[in-house]
Amino acid sequence: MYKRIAAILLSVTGVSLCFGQQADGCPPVLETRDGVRVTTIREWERIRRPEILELFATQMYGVDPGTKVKTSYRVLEEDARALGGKATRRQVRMTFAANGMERTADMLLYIPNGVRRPVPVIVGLNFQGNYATTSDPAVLMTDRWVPYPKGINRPADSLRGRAASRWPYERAVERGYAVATIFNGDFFSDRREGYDGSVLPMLYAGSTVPDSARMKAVGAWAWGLSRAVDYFEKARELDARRIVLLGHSRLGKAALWAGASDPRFSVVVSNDSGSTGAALARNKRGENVERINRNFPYWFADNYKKYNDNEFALPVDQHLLLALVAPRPLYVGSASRDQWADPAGEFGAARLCGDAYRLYGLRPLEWKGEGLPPVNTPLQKGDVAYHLREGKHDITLYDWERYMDFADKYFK
Ligand code: GTR
Repeated sequence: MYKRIAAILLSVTGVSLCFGQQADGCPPVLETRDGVRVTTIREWERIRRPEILELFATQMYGVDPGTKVKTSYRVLEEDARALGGKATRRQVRMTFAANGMERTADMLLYIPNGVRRPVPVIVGLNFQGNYATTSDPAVLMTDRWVPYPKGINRPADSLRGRAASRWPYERAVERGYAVATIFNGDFFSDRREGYDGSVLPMLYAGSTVPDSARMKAVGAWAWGLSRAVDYFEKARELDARRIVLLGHSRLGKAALWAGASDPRFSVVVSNDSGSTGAALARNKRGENVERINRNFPYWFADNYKKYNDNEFALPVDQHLLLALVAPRPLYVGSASRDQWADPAGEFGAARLCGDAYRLYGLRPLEWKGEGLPPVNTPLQKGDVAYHLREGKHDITLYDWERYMDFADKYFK
């Protein structure tokens, strides 16, 4: 009762105590819903972690029905002289078959040449098609619906490389990383009509998962990220024990969910993932649950709509999503002019997830100052890292360099 009144007061005043080191109002990391304290790794892994995972699945991202999918790979194109000879470019078509249906997704890879293999790999989905991530003319165009040009929604040669600043392939390759990307639309086209062509009808055929708890776009994207790992495990040049998962914004939400649910990702990076990504819902700044569900009703499980204007009823908050990544290294990046994604809420969650890391004897995010750290001052000493890049909602070379600095600590 007391808790409920406090919650109402907090939501009315719009003040949240979730961040800082006080977790008032936010569900604790190391206590089950029944109020049982968790004090060992074993209890965390056997009791609390599965409880949190299940809540995120049923209430937010949707339950993966665990359908057995038959996957095959076909190299569509490969060239060892890409990026001026620095890399091998490979484009692989993955074909998924289940329940009499088939879907495909095309992965673009740049693999560094002239270095000892297997190499670590950075993987992330892209928003506009692989061809938009680079001006490399050999990158195949998708024939699916794409968000640009608006109203036309067909890839256009003039849009090649439109998102290239977000994919510094050459720099990553120079630093010894392979990079892999797949168009998010290969798994679920980012629009209201996306369901039918997505992987979900294939995955849910005959499934008993209730409609209200089923995955939609973000769940399908996360599923797709795990399929990329399946490929890395087969590719000799790539080191499947050194995978950096990275996602920006809505694809950062998908990356966090994939990283939380699939332990094969070695390092997980959220860039400006905001609401229903790294930002605490209870902080109620920027985009809130009601807004995101209204604007993007096809992103999350229907159950999530129960929390519209009702954040304090959530049995979880986003620091618990981050805690699921432990003991693997985690990096949360925000941008100073990205208030919609709520940098303070992202920072707060990154701090609050620290209890899970402490349990493993690892270092949480440390910050003794008031409020947020200054811009362009990465906090990377611990196993949970954070930076507030100066500038707008985007993923830039600055962000990539910091994420690679962090991954280097573990990989080199
Ligand atoms: C916005 C949305 C955010 C974020 C962003 C993006 O429209 O409100 O949650 O996902 O798009 O993906 O860039």
